[in-house]
Amino acid sequence: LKPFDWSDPFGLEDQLTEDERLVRDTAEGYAQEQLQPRVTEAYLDEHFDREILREMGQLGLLGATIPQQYGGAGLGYVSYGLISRAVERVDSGYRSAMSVQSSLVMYPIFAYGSEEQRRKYLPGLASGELVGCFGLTEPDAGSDPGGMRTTAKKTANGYSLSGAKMWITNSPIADVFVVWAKSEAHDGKIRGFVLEKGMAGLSAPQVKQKLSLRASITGEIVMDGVEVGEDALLPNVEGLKGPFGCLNRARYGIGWGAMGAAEACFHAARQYTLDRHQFGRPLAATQLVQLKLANMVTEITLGLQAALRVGRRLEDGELIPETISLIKRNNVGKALDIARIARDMHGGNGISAEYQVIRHALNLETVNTYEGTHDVHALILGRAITGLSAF
Ligand code: TGC
Ligand code: FAD
Repeated sequence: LKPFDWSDPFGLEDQLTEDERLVRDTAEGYAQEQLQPRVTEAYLDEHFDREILREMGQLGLLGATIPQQYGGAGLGYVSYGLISRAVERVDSGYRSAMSVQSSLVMYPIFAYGSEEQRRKYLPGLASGELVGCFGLTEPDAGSDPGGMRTTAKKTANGYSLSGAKMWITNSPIADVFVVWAKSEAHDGKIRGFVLEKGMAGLSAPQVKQKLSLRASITGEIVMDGVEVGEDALLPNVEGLKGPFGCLNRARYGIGWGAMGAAEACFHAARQYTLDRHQFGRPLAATQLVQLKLANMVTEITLGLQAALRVGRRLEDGELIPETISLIKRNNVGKALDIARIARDMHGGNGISAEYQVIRHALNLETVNTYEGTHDVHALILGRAITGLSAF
C-alpha cells in the first residue's frame, strides 16, 4: 500500500513532464520568495507594484504559450495552468495581472493580429516592458457583452473610437489597450482594436475603494473620439468569437489559479487547527474540523485533476468551451467555499490580514464574478445540455 499524500492525493506530480515541473518550480519559487512577502502591504495599501510584470517577464511567465519567436516561452497549456496556480496561491490579483497580459492581450495580438502587430507588441509584452489591458465590459454591458455601446466609426485613414469600458484590470497603468467595439464599417460587427497610451481622447481612470482584489489595479477606459489608423484593427477575427477566444484561455487558467488559492487556504487551515488547542486538544482532533478538511482536500484534488484534463485536451488541439466553463465555475465556486470555511476555522485570527485567508476569500468574490459569473457559466452549460438558451 502507498501512503495517502494529503497535499497531492492523486499524484498530480506524476502526471507532469519534467519540463512542466521545472516551470512549476520556477513559478512557485518566484511567487513564494518575491510575491508573498509584499502581498499583505500591497493589499492593505490598494497598490499594484508595476515592477511585478517586469519580474514575471524576466522569468518567462508572461505569454507562456506564445511562440518564442515573439518573445513567449512556447510552453503548453498545462505549464500555463501551473503558473496560474503558483501565482494565485499568493494572490488572485497577481494572477489577474499575469493572465490579462498573457491570455487577453498577447493571445489576441498573436491569434488575430497582423505580422506587424505581433512584432510591434508581443516582445515588449512578454518581457513586461509593456503592460496590456483588455476592454470588453462596459457600465451597461457585463454578462451580455453583445450589448456594448462602444463604436468605431470609419474615418479617411482609419477609425474613430468612442465609448467607455468599465472594470478593466491593469488599465490605469497600461501601455497597450485591446479594445472591442462595434464597427460601422463592418456592418456593426464587433471588432478588436489595439490602442496605445497617450492617444488623444484616451484615458483610464482608476477604480478606487475596491474591497476585493486590492493588490490588482482596476480602471475604466474612456474613449472620446480616439483616432487610430487602419493598422490598429485586429484583422483576423470578427464578432464575439474574438473576445471569447481569448476568454477561453483566461478562464482555463483561472480554473487552475483558483485551486492555488484554495490550496493556500486548506494548508493554512490544516496547520492552524493542528497548532491551536481548545478544550484540551488540537482543533484538528475534532470531527467537525476533520470533516471540513476532508471536504477541502476532495474538492481541490478533483478540481486540479479536471483542470489537468482540460489542459491536456487543449494541448491536443481539442477546445470545448463548455468544459472550460465547467472548470472555471466549479473550481472558483469551490475555492470560494474553501476560503470562507478556512476563514471560519481560524476563528478571530481569521479576519486578520496576517493569516491571509480572508484576503483569499475576498479576492475570490471577484474571481467568481469576472470572466463570466458563476451563474452565466451554469447557463452556458445548461444551453449545451438542453439545446435551449436561457440567458
Ligand atoms: P453566443 O450567441 O453564444 O455567441 C456569439 C458568438 O461567439 C461565439 N462563441 C464563442 N467562440 C469561442 N469561444 C467561446 N467560448 C464562445 N462562446 C460563444 C459563438 O459561436 C458565436 O459566434 P458566431 O460566429 O456565430 O457569431 O453569444 P451570446 O451573446 O448569446 O453570449 C452568451 C454568453 C452569456 C455565453 C456570453 O456573452 C458570456 O460568456 N458572457 C460573459 C461575459 C464575460 O465573460 N466577460 C468577461 C470580460 S473580461 C474579464 O472579466 C477579464 S477579468 C481578467 C482578470 O483580471 O483576470
Ligand atoms: P451583470 O452582468 O450585471 O450581472 C449581475 C448579476 O446578474 C450576476 O449575479 C449575474 O450572474 C446575474 N445575471 C446576469 N445575466 C443573467 C441571466 N441571463 N440570468 C440569470 N442571472 C443573470 N472586464 C473586462 O472586460 N476586462 C477586465 O480586465 C476585467 N477585469 C475585472 C476586474 C474586476 C476586479 C472586476 C470586478 C471585474 C472585471 N471585469 C473585466 C468585468 C467582469 O467581467 C464583469 O464584472 C462580469 O462579466 C459581470 O458583469 P457585470 O458586473 O456587469 O454584472
